[in-house]
Amino acid sequence: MEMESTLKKGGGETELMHPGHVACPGCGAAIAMKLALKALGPQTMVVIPACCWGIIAGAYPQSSLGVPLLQMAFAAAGAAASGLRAALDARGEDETFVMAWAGDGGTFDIGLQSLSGAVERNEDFIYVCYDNEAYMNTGVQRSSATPYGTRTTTTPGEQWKRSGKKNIIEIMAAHRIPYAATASIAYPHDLIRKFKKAARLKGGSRFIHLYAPCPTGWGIPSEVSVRVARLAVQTNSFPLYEVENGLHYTLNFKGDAPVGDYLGPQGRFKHLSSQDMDAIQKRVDEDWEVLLKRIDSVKLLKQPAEMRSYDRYREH
Ligand SMILES: Cc1ncc(C[n+]2csc(CCOP(=O)(O)OP(=O)(O)O)c2C)c(N)n1
Ligand code: SF4
Repeated sequence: MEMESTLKKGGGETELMHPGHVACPGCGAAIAMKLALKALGPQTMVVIPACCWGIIAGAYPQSSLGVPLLQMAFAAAGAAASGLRAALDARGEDETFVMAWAGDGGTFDIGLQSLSGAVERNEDFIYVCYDNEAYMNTGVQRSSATPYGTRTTTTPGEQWKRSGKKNIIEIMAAHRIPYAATASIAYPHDLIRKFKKAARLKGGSRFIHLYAPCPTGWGIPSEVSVRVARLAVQTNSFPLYEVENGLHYTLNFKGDAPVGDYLGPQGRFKHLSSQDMDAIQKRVDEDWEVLLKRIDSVKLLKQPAEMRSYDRYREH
């Protein structure tokens, strides 16, 4: 109850996602949208490519959203959001936010070209990838966001995904966009703060990678959806951090729980042996070290001594 009132205070009083949507119970993507719109407010237009959210919103002319919504082809969220922005600008409606809202399949895979094109142009929009780590709407097929070790319907039998999760934040940061951040439904205050920050940085591309469990695809009861999302952060499997202008990193949380705490309760990892779990822990630890090194390397860049040696290098 206290949490609810704080969220209202932090995120605005207007409720822009209505009951009666058709998400499965405990759907992280539904919770994610509710929080995102709380942060951005009614002056928002949403672009959604093919994904679960295309269904969750409801069939036209009904909608579970209290803001305008443009449904788009699977590969085209980045392009459609660019076009919508241009149309609004042409009408002088520069106070309206454009928010692209796509799944991991529509972002990491099929929409990546359109997204990269748009952020390379530094289009003025907020692009959100709600990541449930597979193509859920069409039956839990693996995507390039599916992590190592996951069983999906495209890896049947005893087979499971043997390659790792694509690092979408680093891909976005490499475009040197004003803001790229991870967020999770399990940390709603952090999530709302990041959306508000993205809103303030109006004028360029802002990208939010939003962790959103799918009870249906992950083999978890609907009521533990948020707890599992929290464990992803607490085990460093999904670190919370921000990257400004492609260089300036801020770490928001440091986890210390064993990765088994996160994988154990999920049906999609039930086949893993203790050796497999160890291999995943090693991978998570390595990725965490790489992230910390990136943060440190930026600090190094900022040191005056580094600058001096660079100047000396230029003199010769
Ligand atoms: C070009 C094209 N290929 C395939 C589809 C079928 N399709 C619709 S939604 C979807 C899965 C979307 O996955 P994701 O983007 O991860 O979102 P989620 O369903 O998990 O919410 C697919 C394959 C389509 N609509 N268009
Ligand atoms: S299948 Fe998963 S992502 Fe899709 S509505 Fe259900 S819980 Fe949400």
